Amino acid sequence: MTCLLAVALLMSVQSAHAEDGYDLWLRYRSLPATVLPAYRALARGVLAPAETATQRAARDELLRGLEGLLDQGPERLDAVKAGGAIVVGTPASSPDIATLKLPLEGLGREGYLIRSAKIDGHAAIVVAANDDIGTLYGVFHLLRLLQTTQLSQTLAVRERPDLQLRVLDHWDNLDRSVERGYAGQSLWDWQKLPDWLDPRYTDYARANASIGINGAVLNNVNASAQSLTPQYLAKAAALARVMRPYGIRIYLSARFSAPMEIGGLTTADPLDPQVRRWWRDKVSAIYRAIPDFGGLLVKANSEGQPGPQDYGRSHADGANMLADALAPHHGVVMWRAFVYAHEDAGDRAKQAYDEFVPLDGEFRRNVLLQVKNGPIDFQPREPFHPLFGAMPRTPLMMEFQITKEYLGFATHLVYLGPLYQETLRADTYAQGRGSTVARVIDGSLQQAGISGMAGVANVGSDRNWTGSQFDQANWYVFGRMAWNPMADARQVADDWVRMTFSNAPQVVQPVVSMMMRSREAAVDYMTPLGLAHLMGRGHHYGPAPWDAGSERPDWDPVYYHRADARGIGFDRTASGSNAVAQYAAPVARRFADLSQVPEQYLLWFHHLPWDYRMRSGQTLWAALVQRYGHGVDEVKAMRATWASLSGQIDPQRHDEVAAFLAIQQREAMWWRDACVAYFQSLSQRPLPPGEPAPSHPLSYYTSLSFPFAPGNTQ
Ligand code: GCW
Repeated sequence: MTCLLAVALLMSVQSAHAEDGYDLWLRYRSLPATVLPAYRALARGVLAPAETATQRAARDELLRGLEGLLDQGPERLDAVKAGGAIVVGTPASSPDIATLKLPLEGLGREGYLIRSAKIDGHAAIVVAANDDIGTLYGVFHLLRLLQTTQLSQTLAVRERPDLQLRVLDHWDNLDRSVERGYAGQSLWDWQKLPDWLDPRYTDYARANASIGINGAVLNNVNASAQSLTPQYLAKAAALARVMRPYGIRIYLSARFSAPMEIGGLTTADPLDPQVRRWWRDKVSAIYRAIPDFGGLLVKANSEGQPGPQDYGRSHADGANMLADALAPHHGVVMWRAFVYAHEDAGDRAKQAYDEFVPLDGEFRRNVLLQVKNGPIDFQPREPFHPLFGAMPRTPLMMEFQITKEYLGFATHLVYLGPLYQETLRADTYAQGRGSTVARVIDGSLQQAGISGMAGVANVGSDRNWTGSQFDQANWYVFGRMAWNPMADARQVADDWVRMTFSNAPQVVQPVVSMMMRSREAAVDYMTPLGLAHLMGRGHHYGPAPWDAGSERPDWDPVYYHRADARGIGFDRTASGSNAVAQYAAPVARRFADLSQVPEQYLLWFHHLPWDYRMRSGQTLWAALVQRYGHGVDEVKAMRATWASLSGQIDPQRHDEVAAFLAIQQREAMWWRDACVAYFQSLSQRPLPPGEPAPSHPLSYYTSLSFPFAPGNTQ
């Protein structure tokens, strides 16, 4: 009796733990009865080498996945004896795969094939690659086919990544705080490293490998030089050892003034021979500790960070110095283009372009310029950054933000797939029609030796990794789009929902559709019609469109919306800052022309009177208020959809999401009310019929303060 009770208790504890989100999209719960018998026949056992760490990772993942999904222990085969074997390997690691003579050329190290094949007359599924890491990626893909119930008797998958560096940038500090992090402390327990290796490190690596991420920058771009000291390099090396089998390379953010701070030099001038020697020696020391170290990420001369301009040198001088130190070890420099100068009173949206375009062609071959998706700063919506397409002789690397600094932190359900897709598919017209941003970064439009995409990570030590269940989808879609920048956001959401929640159509369809609408909803309740940067100062939590008078004008919302009694919007046409001129002519014409500019960028490029007639016939004022309200309505609809799924999703995650949606609805209303109240105080126009008055007077909203809002570590 006691024993039974104990078992029952254990089971309930296990299942409670089991659905807290820790397992991400790798839950491997039993598949629906409708597919089980067929899948059990197709995937009876595993024949996979386990000599190397990566081979073991692939085999173990496959066994673990099959055991859970098929609800029975798979066989570990030593030969293909009957139908239903999954044969994994490279021509070197598997005689069966060598015999099959599969067309593996052109797949590189990381690509793979998944095929239905006959081996010794028996039906088998083959996962083959040129290198172990390719087989690991292939195994994860095969598991995804099972998880999403797409396994069939005729498999013909051929995959290789379009981008070489698929990297998470952690803005994690050495004290474990995370800049713009909303998922608890940093995953990296620096104090206990290198001796204690938290098992989470391995699960982190598994999750990344499952979506093809092959790099992690461990520390914040607002970097501490300490991370380059022997003490911290030993800790980074321990993390590198955990991640190596999963194909993940470690990178570090470098503080440009490190030679002074930890090297005892009096300068960090990139042309100074002593400084150059210091970096060469430092980089050699890093490679002694981490032989497959990926390289350095640098934020220089931006927001107070030191950089080459402190010595009258250019960004190219700074990047090239580090590139020269890294080149003998095959490391890269990811040099960030996120710069805007203190002194420059001009349009902030223009500064990165003005600074970097003249340097095109001046960077070493192992330098990538890392460019944010838009010209300001990860706003809910921005047009694509004008640097894309404007530097044909420099590899440009995309930088997306996965953590939702400007999109409601961890509690708002905002699926970023549509945002990423919108940018990647935007046409720069750099070399005529079809010059998409995706083709700029994958190097097909220009000769680029290296290509890559970085995502500012949203993971932390919270049990569910990302601070909310749905933010896991943003990590997931980032990886999928870094592998294939033309991946379809809806398709990826569909896969994610099936793996994360359920394959039941009555769950998949409504959840995918709410995810697909969620980003537009956030744009509407925060910054509709091309507005941007209306959030609270410093922490960036909640609305503060009235904010003015900070130490730099371009940190203030009023700088961005420029609203007054007459109208609203930032004139970036020839009559204003002329930022449009930084785009290729067809794009510039479209953005500058009021009859052509997409409504979603209207106030980004134009300053217009409140009574301006929209294409719908509404006034701008009415349209603005209506969009705010529409955003709130969308959140209400998401909440209702989610509520209707109660009983179809495990209670723990269902409850958490429901509670977060309630927060989102309240905060969406807050955004709407505060912005409408403020803009009305300027426009002096009545609210359009049917639009409710804000719940409080403007003074209430302006009085709110949030000194401890998370993520504000500066
Ligand atoms: O978005 C802004 C953030 C800063 C960040 C900076 C950057 C790491 O508010 O917190 O600093 O961008 O990208 O460098």
